[in-house]
This record gives sequence, structure tokens and C-alpha cells, in this order.
Amino acid sequence: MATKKKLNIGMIGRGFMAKAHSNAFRRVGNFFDLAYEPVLKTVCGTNEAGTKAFADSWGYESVATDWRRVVEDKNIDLVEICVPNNLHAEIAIAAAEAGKMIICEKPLARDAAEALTMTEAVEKAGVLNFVSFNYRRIPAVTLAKKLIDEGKLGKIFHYRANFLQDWTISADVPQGGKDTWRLDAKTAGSGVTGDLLAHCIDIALWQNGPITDINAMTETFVKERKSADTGKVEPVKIDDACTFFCRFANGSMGNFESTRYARGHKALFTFEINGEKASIKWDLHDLHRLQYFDHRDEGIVRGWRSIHVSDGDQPYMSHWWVPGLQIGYEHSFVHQVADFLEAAAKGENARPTFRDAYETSRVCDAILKSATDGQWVSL
Ligand code: SOE
Repeated sequence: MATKKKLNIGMIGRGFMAKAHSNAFRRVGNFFDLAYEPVLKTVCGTNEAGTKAFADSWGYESVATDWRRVVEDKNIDLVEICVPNNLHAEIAIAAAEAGKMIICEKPLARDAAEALTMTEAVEKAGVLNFVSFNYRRIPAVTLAKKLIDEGKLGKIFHYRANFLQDWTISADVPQGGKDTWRLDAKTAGSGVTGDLLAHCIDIALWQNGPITDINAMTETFVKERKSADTGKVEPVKIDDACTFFCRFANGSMGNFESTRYARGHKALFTFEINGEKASIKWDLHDLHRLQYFDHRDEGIVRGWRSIHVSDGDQPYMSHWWVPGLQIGYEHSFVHQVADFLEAAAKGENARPTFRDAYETSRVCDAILKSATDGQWVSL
């Protein structure tokens, strides 16, 4: 067996996303034949006891409480940024200057200006960079992209996507703090636009090309919340819900909605694309299935097919079990790490890069501007 090159990982953060990424690094080498062997070297968090517990449970060799120690550590090859959005830029820019490879959680930054400074820093330093828009690598979503690229849908007329949740309906949910920073504009940048629609936009730009014009509407249903940081009741500055429609450069029309006020929906991410010859639909709650309708089918059997994306010739599936046995959410992180490491071994970037994610941030900014001004915004 060829010796693999060790790749030492410095994980900044120890929350939900740090778990998803650590799990991916632990499993990837068992399922993908890669030139690199990831080593969970250091995990960093401000609470030492909690970070130590995380290190023990995920197998990190050491613990740090200051991210600067990780970035400066000459033994670290790859810095993983899994902390709230307001910390992304400072860490990423320092990591780029220190010559590290970087994987950053989505959204890249709180707004496009911040995303651009990060993009310029990694490009200037010439370091490999990647943003974790993980849903691209759910096999059914990757298959949808392949069908579009092969021209199976023909000319695209409509692109629609939703991301619906219901966890902030109660006015008692605070803003800020460790668990609810997504409701605090200073930390998150925006509400559902940066957190949820960014996923839909990343996939839409990848599948259907650039967006040229946007018309958006946002709402903040709960106007004041207690701050988990200060204990005071403060105005809420994030968007609780956002609906926008848009034009794509290829002439198709887009229709997007996201909210944290859709009672009954926990993480309902769906998209549907209608083309001249065929249509496709996907739903995160049934993530291994792709719905496909092909108008070229013989009339008497024409109808929506529900493709169970679990066979060896479908994206990523030859790496897993036997045909017919499905995989889930966590595997999208394993796939992105596999693609990142495969490209890194050739000195190349996997997608989406910081520059790709900057384009997503530009769209998010245009959405928020359109909602504020009550006007169309061109990109
Ligand atoms: C918010 O609840 C959240 O965790 C997002 O931050 C993630 O990006 C999304 O995948 C699931 O929902």
C-alpha cells in the first residue's frame, strides 16, 4: 500500500458544524482512496473543559483556546473555520497569510464586502480554499446538476427553491449568545438570507448560472428579543423571512422563499427546475430521491419517476454500500472533504471556492438591498 501524506487539521470551533466536519475527516479515508491521510491534530474553543471533551470524543491530539495559536502552528496544514460568521474573516485572512489551506463554513462572511476581503486574501496568498455548502454533494443533488449539464432538461424556464424552518416563532427565543447567534445581526450578518437562502443560491448558481436581477421582500415578525449577551430587550435586526424572484442570465425565472416561521417545517429545503424537455424536483426530507419527468417518454407511460439515487453508477454511491442502500446528511460532508482532498493532492481547488461563495454573498446583498429599497436590483 502506498504511503499516504499526512494532512494535519486545526479545527476552530466545537459546535454542530465542527462535529459534521470532524466526522467527515474521520470517515473519508475508509471510503475514498486518497493521497492524503487527514490527522485531527488540534481543536480550538474558548471553553477549555468543553474543548477537551470534544477532543476526547472526536480523537483530536491537542486542544487550544486561542485560534491564533492554531493558525501560527507550523504543524497545521489545514485550518477549518466552524465558528459564528463574525469570526470568519479575521481567522481566514490570518490563516491565508500563514499559508494554510482553508475550509470555511457557510456563509463565507456577513456580507459581500467582507467576503471579498477574504477572497482577495486567499488568492493573494495562493492557498487552497473551500466553502462548505454541503448540499451540493448529496448524490441526488449532484445527479440533478449532471442531468442539467447533459442538456436533459433542454432550455430552462423556471427555477424555484424553498428553505423552511420553524424554530424562532416563539418571542421567548433570545438573540445572540452561544446557541442563538444566528438571530443577532452583528454576529450573523443577516437572518434567513445568509443562513438558509445562501444554500439555495449556491446550488442555483451552480446548476443554472448567474442571476442578473432581483426583486425581494423580507419581514421581521418578532421585533424585539432579549439578548443572551446583555440580558436587555433589544430590536431584532435580522430578516425572519425572505421571498424573492429573479432573472437568470440564461433567460429563466427564479422564485425563492425562506422563513423560520413555517410551523411544522424543521429544514425543508426543496428545489424544482422546469425545462423544455424535462423537469426535476428534490426535497431534503427525502434526500436520496430525485423526481424526474421526461416529456420524451412514450405517452402511455409518461409521468414523474422517483429515482432512488443509491446505485453504483450514480454520484458518489460506488464508495458506499451495495446498490439500493441509501446514505444521508452526514455523507455530504464526507463527499466534500473527499473532493477537497482529491483536488488538493493535485494542487487544485475544489468548488465552491471563496470566490464562488463571494458571488453567493453578492446575491444575498442584492436581495437585502431590494427588500430595503422596495425596488429591483441588478447585479
Ligand atoms: C440553521 O438552523 C441551519 O443549521 C443552517 O445554519 C445550516 O446551514 C442548514 O444546513 C440547517 O439549518
